[in-house]
Order: sequence, then structure tokens, then C-alpha cells
Amino acid sequence: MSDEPEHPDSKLTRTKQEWAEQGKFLTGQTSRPEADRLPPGQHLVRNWPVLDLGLRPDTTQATFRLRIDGAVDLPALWDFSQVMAQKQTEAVSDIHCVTTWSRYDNRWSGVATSDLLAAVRPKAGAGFVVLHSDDGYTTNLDLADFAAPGAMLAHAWEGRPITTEHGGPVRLVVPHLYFWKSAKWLKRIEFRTSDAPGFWEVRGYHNRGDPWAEERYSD
Ligand SMILES: Nc1nc2c(c(=O)[nH]1)N[C@H]1C(S)=C(S)[C@@H](COP(=O)(O)O)O[C@H]1N2
Ligand SMILES: [Mo]
Repeated sequence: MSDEPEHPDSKLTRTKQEWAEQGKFLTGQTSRPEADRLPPGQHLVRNWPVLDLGLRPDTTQATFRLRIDGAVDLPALWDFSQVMAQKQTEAVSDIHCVTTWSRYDNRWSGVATSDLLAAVRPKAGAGFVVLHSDDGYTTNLDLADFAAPGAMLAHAWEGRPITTEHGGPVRLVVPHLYFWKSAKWLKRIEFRTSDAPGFWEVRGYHNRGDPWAEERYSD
């Protein structure tokens, strides 16, 4: 007969039975997503703390200007409508502040830094980026970190404009590094051929700030 039942003793069936007997692929680890998601030394918060130098600029969507210059082929000066006219991206990411709080699942909307790079075309030697903010704050990144997946110029959080206290109208979000790299009240993105440590980086904080490697402080 052609409608023979699936053979219970096929090679695959036997192999999979052997895997079950041997416990193949079992690592012995309990599934603990919290432990895998929270970098060392961090604790989870449900609220969203405000951290900054205490100088709140009064920049609005109407007065916002972003200069993108330095080692790029196509420098730009964007007002808020030009930010909105770029390709828009949504991304959900976790925040890890070096003061040890972490906040999961923040939904940001804005312009992916990879799309910004395509618009301004960094020159071949432009390996570094310095972010300048309306409160005088600066922070530095290398180009690869600036362009990393999930990094964006954000103008909305959970579907609403980012509030002034959290860095609106436009802030940077670089989710794979400590949150001090995510400049609030962004006014200038400077592409450079040499690195230039920013506000916290010259005050004892790590030049890169990878939370998974606990790069909190410089040596
Ligand atoms: N312009 C500016 N950006 C800044 C800061 C700042 O003082 N000024 N503080 C940084 C630090 S230390 C942190 S933890 C986050 C805090 O962002 P939040 O207030 O939205 O939580 O912003 C970062 N970006
Ligand atoms: Mo911070």
C-alpha cells in the first residue's frame, strides 16, 4: 500500500530518541532571562529617572536646529521638519545608566544613525563622533558605536514627543552603551578624524562605556 504510516523506526526518529536519552543540547542552565538581560552591577527600575547637569535648555521643535559637520562630504543643518523628513525608524531597547539603574523596553522613534550616515557621508578618515548638546554637554563615540544597530536620533518615546527633561526635541539613543553616551538636547554632531573625550570621559568615566564589560570608569 502506498498510504503506509510514517515509519516509527526511521533514521531521524532513532537519532532524536538517542538525543533524548543522552540529554544532548542541555546546558544544565535554568532559563533566567532577567540575568541574561541585566548587565553586571545593574538593577531594574520601572520608573524613568532624569539625569543631567541640571541645565534645562528651552529648545522647542520650532527653535531646534541640528548641525551635522566636520569630516563629512555633505554637512547639514536640519530643523525639526527636516529630521521628520528623513527615513523614520522605530526600535525598542533597554537603558543602562552607569549609576546602576536599567530600564527595559523603551520604544524610540526617530532617524537611525545608519540612515544619517548615508545622508551626510563621513569621509574615509572620520572614525570618531562628538555629540554636542544645548546644555554644554558633550560625549564621544567611535563611528562604529555611533552607527550600531538600534542607535538613533530620537524624537519620540512610546509614541509621544520626548519631553524636555528627557532631552527633547531630539536626543541621541545608543542602547548598547551606558546612557551617558546618549546625549540629550542634541544640537551638533561632529565627525572627526581623531577622538575627543567628552564631559564625563574627561572626568574619570570610561571612553567607551560597554555595560556588559562594566566599562564604568577609566583606569
Ligand atoms: N545634554 C545632556 N545629555 C545627557 C546628560 C546631560 O547631562 N546633558 N546626561 C547623560 C546621563 S549621565 C544620562 S544617565 C542620561 C539620562 O537621560 P534621562 O534623563 O532621559 O534618563 O542622559 C545623558 N545625556
Ligand atoms: Mo548617567
